[in-house]
Amino acid sequence: MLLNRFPRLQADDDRIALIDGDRQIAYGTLNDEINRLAHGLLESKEDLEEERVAFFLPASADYVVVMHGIWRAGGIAVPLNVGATTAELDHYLGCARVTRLIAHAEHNSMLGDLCGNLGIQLLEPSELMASPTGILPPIADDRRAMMVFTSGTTNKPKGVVTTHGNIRAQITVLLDAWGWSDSDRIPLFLPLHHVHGIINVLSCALWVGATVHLFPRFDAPSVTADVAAGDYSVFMAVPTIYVKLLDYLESLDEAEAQAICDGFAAMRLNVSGSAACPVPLFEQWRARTGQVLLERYGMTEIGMALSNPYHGERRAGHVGQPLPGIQVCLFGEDDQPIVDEETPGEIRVKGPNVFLEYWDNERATRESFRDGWFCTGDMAVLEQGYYRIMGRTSIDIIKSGGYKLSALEIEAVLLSHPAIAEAAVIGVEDETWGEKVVAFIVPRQGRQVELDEIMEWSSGHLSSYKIPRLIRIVESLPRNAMGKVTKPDLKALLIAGAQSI
Ligand code: MCA
Ligand code: AMP
Repeated sequence: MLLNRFPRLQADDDRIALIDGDRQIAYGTLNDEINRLAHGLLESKEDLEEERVAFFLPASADYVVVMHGIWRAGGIAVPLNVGATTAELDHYLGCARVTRLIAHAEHNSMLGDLCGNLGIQLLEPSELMASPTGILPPIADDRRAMMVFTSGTTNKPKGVVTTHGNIRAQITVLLDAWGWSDSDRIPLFLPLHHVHGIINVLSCALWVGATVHLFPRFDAPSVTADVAAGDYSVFMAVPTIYVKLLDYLESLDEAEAQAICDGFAAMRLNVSGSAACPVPLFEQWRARTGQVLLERYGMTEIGMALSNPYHGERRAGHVGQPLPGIQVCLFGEDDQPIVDEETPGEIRVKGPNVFLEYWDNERATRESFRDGWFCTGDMAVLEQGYYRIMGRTSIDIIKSGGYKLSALEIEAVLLSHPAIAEAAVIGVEDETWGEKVVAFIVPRQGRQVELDEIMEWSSGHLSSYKIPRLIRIVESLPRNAMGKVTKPDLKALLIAGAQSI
């Protein structure tokens, strides 16, 4: 398969692909900029041969040009979290063995030293785009295309590698399933270092020839102003954003709120995912806007796997059925497939959407597959033809604001503080965030632990969404006979309102 399979990214297409601030960028212009950037990256080479090229760019036309430019030149695109700390970036760049990093000059002071230490060349999009265009390499479907970092049950995030074929499968399955067309217009305010924003919103829209309105981050007043103006036909968000939108509507006078609700009502589709959409939220959104949320289930490693129907019943609290061409099966603890309804099991997935590997981590890759099935670590049950997600098999995975967090990664940061002897991190249910991060810490003997200082320490090492929101200082942690901390006990004590544990 040759390059440029985003069929609408063609030289002669003058439809608007992106709205970035005051700039409206046509597909043809975008295509030209992508080709230039690809050439700028290639210099005199014919093919980047899966060189890892990272980019630290906010949602912008430059982000899109860089991502596609790397793809067309034969590199692996590594999108970075623009809210990451230097310590996190150091891990991503080192782990992926990145050779070049693309960022705007305003970030040179933050990235310069890091790149210097790691021997990485720091480049700006504009200098790469100054290149003339020419011949680009053919790219086969099975070549590595993207690496997205995801938290797991190990302390540092792993790089999930998808091929060009995986990405195409993840996109095209959604185009038909959710009725995408080139007349669609969608706002994009989700972070662009995760599959929800990258694939479901940005790539589906650009594949089909729709228009994407880019926002640097989610901000209820600015996004809803355009909703009220009737600018969008599709809306995709995590449950926390729907909660925040409902709160924002409450804060407005009725006429203002009604205009926004009318804007949502007129859309053809509102999608929720990345975390469980609570039934009351589903009902409140329907009551306020008339929109029946389409909830779906996915994961960085697989894109989307289960979805409520676009046409047909969208059932609250459920994630629907397997998307076309994607096999989903529940497995019991005995590793046998579950054939009955009402019996819970682990979701396992097979299909062209399933990622290739965890970068440089053969063991983790091997352990996450069984008989060709990718083991998601999520539990579900089939109820009258619809899957319902029941939770994770590991208590060490936390979902907060739609972000997947590793309790172990946060614990490792806390334990690196000189005054902390022991730490245990859990996720506790929260109406807005899904779960909130709570940390229990045991100080070293004779050491005083100041909460403010621990918060500051955490924010020096972790992105803001990983920082514990509540810290409890305790004398010891509950442990079982094997000496393992019993996190369910910590959770139960916290929920019961215990002041000392
Ligand atoms: C921020 N705050 C929090 C959290 N994050 N409090 C508790 N828990 C949190 N996780 C606090 C801040 O400290 C601040 O407090 C206040 O909330 C506002 O912070 P801010 O950073 O401005 O929040 P925000 O910008 O409103 O962010 C909320 C958000 C964001 C928009 C929901 O978290 C987000 O974009 N989430 C989406 C993540 C996503 O796309 N995940 C997809 C991965 P104070 O006001 O006191 O200072 S999953 C995926 O890709 C798979 C494939 C899938 O299925 O989709
Ligand atoms: P990530 O690894 O960041 O891509 O997050 C994927 C995880 O998000 C899945 O393994 C699930 O635990 C969770 N998830 C995604 N969609 C849903 C949903 N609709 N309901 C419940 N959990 C979800």
